[in-house]
Amino acid sequence: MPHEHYISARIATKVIHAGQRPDPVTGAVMPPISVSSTYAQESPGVHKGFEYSRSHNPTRFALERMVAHLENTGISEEYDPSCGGFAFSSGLASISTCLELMDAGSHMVAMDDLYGGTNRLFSRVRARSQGLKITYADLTDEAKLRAAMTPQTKMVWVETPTNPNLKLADLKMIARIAKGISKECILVCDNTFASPIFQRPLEQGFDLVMHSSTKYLNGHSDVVGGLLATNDPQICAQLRFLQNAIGSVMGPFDAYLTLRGIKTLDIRMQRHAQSAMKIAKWLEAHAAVERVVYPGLPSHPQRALATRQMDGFGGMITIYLKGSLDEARRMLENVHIFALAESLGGVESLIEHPAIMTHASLSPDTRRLLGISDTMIRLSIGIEDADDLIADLEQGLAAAQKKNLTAEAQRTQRV
Ligand code: P1T
Repeated sequence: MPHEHYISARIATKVIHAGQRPDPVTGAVMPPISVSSTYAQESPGVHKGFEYSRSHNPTRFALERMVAHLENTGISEEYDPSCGGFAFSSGLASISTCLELMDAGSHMVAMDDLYGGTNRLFSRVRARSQGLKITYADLTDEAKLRAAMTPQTKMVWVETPTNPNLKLADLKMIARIAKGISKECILVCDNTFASPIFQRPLEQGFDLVMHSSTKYLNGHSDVVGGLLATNDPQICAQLRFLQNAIGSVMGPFDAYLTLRGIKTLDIRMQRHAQSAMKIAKWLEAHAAVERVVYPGLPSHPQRALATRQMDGFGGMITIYLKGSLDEARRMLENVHIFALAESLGGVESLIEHPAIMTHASLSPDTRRLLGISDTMIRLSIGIEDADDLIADLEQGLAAAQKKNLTAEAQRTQRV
């Protein structure tokens, strides 16, 4: 079906059909998992558009066209076989390929609050191997963005909502200010937490969107992958070259599974967000909880921006417990539906401790600066029954407090 057909479709329709068409040989409605690593040619250089699977794979192309349509790249299949969408073997592999858009020694500005692995790739790999000069700044603040930018800045890297603090970056504001200072700089948004259902950064003036498709897009915690989408024909051509030249492509099985997962992305995101709102409100009223961070709560300092920029508040909640690491540990050990595990965005609920787990690669100083404390806990709300999740958290929080009371009682007895 022609690309244009989907431009006006709503996103719940796009997640099923965009960029998809029946297999030309058999009419199969679902794309075959195309495993061949190479394709026969009639004569040297005469082929059906497929030469070698790192460069061209029909199953991967089907997924790439899907993400391109979801992020509204507006790039036609005549211009690029996957309409400006690109799939990689992990989220970090996709970020790594993005960084190759810059020459050695370039300056980039990055949000201070980022997934720990992204920060590690920037600071501990590419600063050394590519000589990147990276200025981290709290890009929620216009003045800090202005101070960080120079006319030579080549890239601005933003996560919104951020991992794990759920801070929001105003994409329109950043696009206006950053392009005003450095016309050439490429604006990249890691859209993993929001998914294209709730936020489409290309519509807000960004050039490139990145996803760890390991998370919401695949949604079933059984694939590691990364995706990029751009609406800029020049960046698209560069990425087409770089994806093949670097070679960290997504395999066809993973592309198929991710495409299958995306079919339910809209209904999953609605459920994640609905349950997260209910649970965030409940947590905010709980005596054992110091603070709840969720973009949909009136207490979130950027709720107005969230309402303006996003079509939903997402499924991630960050909380600070009262007490210390002991209380946090007891809660994490005593939940049963929530799995104590890294990652997020799957149908099952996950709970984790950023300081010890996902953000352990940051220096203790950086963690302190960002507020990633011993009592911070991150929740990825799955699509189970929200009341069952609340009951699970209730008994986890009770377990956290119980020992506390016992310790208190013991102290009293000793006195
Ligand atoms: O794990 P990988 O698919 O390579 O994606 C890295 C990545 C990039 N961006 C964001 C916002 C992420 O959250 C991640 C991975 N994050 C976790 C594993 C986590 O538990 O936070």
